[in-house]
Amino acid sequence: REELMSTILAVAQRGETILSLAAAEVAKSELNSEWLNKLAEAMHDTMTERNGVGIAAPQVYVSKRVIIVASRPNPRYPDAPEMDAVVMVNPEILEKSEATVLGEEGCLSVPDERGQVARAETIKVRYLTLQGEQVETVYTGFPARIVQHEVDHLDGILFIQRI
Ligand code: K1U
Ligand code: ZN
Repeated sequence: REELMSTILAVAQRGETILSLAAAEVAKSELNSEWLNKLAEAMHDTMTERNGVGIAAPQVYVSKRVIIVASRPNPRYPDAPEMDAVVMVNPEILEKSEATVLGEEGCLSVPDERGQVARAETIKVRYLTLQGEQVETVYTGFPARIVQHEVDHLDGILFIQRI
């Protein structure tokens, strides 16, 4: 059954403690649970409402290792791939290319600020799905940038600290 309503959560803003904490791993017992599905859905609704291409649970005041990555073409990255939103539980960046690229970033928690951030061009990431299946994928370009920005949120780091 599909939900009729969307759940829009408040987004923590720069300076709030939750954004500087290392988030906790999602426990095995939380996988495949209604709670985790609802969290992901509310994060997705909030990201969409705010026109974001990503979001991390600490941004909605949940200090757990859950992110969403949802690349799409935009004025800054017209060639970015359009991807279905990917929910990543306990994501780990296993490998980073030595090559870095500078690119513009914004943040739902840092309104009205954009900046150029150097990020690895290509990464290999391992994560669990909401159901607890393990996935390993390689991302390059804008999606790789979003993953690195969101994993930073899980480690209490904002993009403005990388400028
Ligand atoms: O995590 C967030 O705060 C969301 C953030 C994700 C992000 C954007 C750009 C680079 C890395 C990570 C945003 O969605 S900001 C808004 C946005 O859509 C955007 C901003 C700058 C360039 C391209 C898109
Ligand atoms: Zn952000």
